[in-house]
Amino acid sequence: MIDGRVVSPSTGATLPVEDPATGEIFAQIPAGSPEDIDRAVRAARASFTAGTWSRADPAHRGRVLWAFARAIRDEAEALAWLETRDSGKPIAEARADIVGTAEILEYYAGLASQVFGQTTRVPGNSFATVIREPAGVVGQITPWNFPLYVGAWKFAPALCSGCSVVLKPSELTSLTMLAAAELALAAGVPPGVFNVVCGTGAEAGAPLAEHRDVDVLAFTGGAVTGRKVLHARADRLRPTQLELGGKSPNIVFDDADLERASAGAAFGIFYNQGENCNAGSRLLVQAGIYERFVARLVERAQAIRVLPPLDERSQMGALISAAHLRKVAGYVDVGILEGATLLCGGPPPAEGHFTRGHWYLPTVLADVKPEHRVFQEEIFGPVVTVTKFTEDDEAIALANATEFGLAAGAWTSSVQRALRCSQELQSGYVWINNYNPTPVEVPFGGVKSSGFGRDCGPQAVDTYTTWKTVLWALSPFDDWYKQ
Ligand code: TXE
Repeated sequence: MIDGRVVSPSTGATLPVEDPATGEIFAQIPAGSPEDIDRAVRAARASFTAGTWSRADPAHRGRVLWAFARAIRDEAEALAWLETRDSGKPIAEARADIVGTAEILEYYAGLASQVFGQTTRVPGNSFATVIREPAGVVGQITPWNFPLYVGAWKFAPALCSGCSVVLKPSELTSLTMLAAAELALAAGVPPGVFNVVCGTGAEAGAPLAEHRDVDVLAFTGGAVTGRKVLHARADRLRPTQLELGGKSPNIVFDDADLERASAGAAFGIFYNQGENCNAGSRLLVQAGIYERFVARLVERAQAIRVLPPLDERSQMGALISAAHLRKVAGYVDVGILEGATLLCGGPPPAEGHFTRGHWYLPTVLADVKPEHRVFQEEIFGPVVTVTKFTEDDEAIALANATEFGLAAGAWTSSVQRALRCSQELQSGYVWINNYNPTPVEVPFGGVKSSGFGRDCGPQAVDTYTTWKTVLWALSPFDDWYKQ
């Protein structure tokens, strides 16, 4: 979708779209090239300069975003179906993604006319107005785990701010983003303001990150790609927002409500097949409750219905690709070699719906030590590691003992423990007696190697606006050089 039109890629090439649950190729998407990215950036620049959106009344932008949200709600069932086929996630979770996308747009629709500047008196009998301006042309590169929902974390605040966008969805899951671009156009987003170019990371992602005329780049994906994107941006000396992976600790203290904590632990890791940047992938469990807690967790993991994702009863679907399944299974093998104990899960039996597609069962690895790779590295699948601790200090130290800092959870009935965790966990997000919700009203993002800048909340608007200071003399200009 370039300049308000669905266009063919310059090379004419396409990429196959696979249903991860069956392996069936059910669609083709355009394989965008560097030339297509350039066309899209030029269209975005032209629309930004023309001011059809960038200088429109903020209230008008809000109304259009609200209409866009309405269109997403009207098409929710079709979009959820498309998301499930494209990503392999259960239909119930795809529906939650689509409703969440509408909520993100509604929030930024409301915020559009509340992006205020500042005014202040300054020394020298001057007065300053500090204006927020849209940052310009924004490049956005998004992942395959929450294709439309995490995409909306990027495009909604950018559009709210008055920017023009070129978004490159993951080549594994582009369908709902293409559909959304058409809905945006019909809702009144002017041509050239919201461009979507499909393609691989090498052929479309890298040219977008490297492009000279992209003012801000926002990326969600893995740390390896994030580093490449940041190098490209460094060469252009332009700002970048990164939301990378995690290895989030979920701490269960001995005074926690074990039923709720085990439910939260299971939901924290197994939601979306564990393909979740904030997945609670490292459980830290206090010694006094360790055996009881782990036994309950295993019961819960084994009860999860791993079914074809379009089956209404499905609670876990298929992993995104054969390559990703190999990565996840490989990590579990490494964990066992390093000394971890496999309590449940692993590859499913080769029967029924498991004979096609990319399946892995909810997996619990116990006796995991901080030096194990499965404790340190992001697996991004339905695999949780469990590590025992005795003292509270030890829990905090273990929680902070990886290079990541995206999210964390703590389960306790003690206000002191909860408060301590909220203060001492090195993380952009902390859930207390809770795990996974990421309401759009509050910022989401990481510290350490999990990235910088924030999605969601009013903070996301900071990424997509710049400050301009205007200094007004309140008295006649004083000649510095006067004789
Ligand atoms: O993601 P990539 P991959 C983690 C997770 C996963 C690992 C690798 O651990 O196993 O990353 O996944 C585009 N220049 N996360 O390889 O490559 C790509 O086309 C510019 C965490 O599938 O990071 C896609 O649109 N762009 C994560 C986007 O980058 C490039 C979500 C993300 O893909 C590019 C996904 C390049 N050189 C994976 N190469 C999270 N934070 O939620 C690729 N891309």
